[in-house]
Amino acid sequence: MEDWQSQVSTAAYELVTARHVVIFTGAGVSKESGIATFRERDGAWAKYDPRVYATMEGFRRHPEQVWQWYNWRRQEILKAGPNPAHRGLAELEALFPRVVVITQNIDGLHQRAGSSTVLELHGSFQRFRCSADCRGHPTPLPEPPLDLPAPPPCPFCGAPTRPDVVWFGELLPTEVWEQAVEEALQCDAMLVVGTSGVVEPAAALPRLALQHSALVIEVNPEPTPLTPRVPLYLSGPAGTLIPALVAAVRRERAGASGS
Ligand code: BJW
Repeated sequence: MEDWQSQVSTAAYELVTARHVVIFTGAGVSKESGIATFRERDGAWAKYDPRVYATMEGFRRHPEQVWQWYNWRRQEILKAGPNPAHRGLAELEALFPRVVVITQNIDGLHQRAGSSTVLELHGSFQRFRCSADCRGHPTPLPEPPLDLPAPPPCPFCGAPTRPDVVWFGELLPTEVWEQAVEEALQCDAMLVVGTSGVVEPAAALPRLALQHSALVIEVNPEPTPLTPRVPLYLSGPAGTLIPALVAAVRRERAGASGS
């Protein structure tokens, strides 16, 4: 048996008794769907300055540039589909009493793969709002067509429409964040998949799980700041390791019912 396979078997053995599983994901889970990550060598921030493309200040100064980047990303996401990692994570719902996905991704691929409870910490590529929040936070606006070269004006106040995503310096949606903290505090196992774990406050969630002795399993081809703190680190692409982990949990279940 290869090293990674025996690590997956160990992870499945530890995981199988959990009742409340949280899956915490980042851009790496969608990489095998063809969607770029942010901080890798070929990631978005290597080409696009996050101070321009991921702050309100950048949007105010360069509304058309930022708008067109989001139009392009919307098209990339619409062309993409869930990969074996998204699908495997969705399958876990049939194997544990409670499974909640907490994602930093805006691409909606967990939902498209069949996950039914998904908390989107950083918003969604499909939602839009008034950049002045003129009728309260958020002031939702209809999804504009993909070919507009500039953000359309809010029909209520004329401020530019913006994507309903969370940029640097902005608060995460309060109710979603509160529920995510609750899930992290109550789960007995957390899978941390495809995130560099450097963006706060999201990165605090695995630490909360560790603090109350939940089993934390990290899946990532590269080590992260979390890696030295987790009991189980599975090194490799999620599209291979997650389906292998799901299969190993099924084997554990079959073994237990057969004995
Ligand atoms: C694979 C793989 C494969 C590859 N399989 N894996 C405390 C300390 C320090 C700083 C702060 C702090 N508190 C707040 C901050 C500031 C800031 C922050 O964290 N900055 C740090 C970066 C330094 N945080 C914020 O500003 C947040 N707001 C906030 O805290 O509000 C309170 C506040 C208000 C006012 C003033 C100050 C504070 C908001 C953060 C918003 C982040 N927004 C973005 C854009 C979202 C919209 C969009 O997508 O367009 O969210 S930035 C970007 O980073 C995006 C992601 O969700 C997020 C996380 O990235 P992720 O998913 O981890 O991707 P990568 O690229 O980093 O990692 C990919 C991983 O995948 C890698 O590890 C690969 O190895 C791996 N991988 N292939 C599995 N096949």
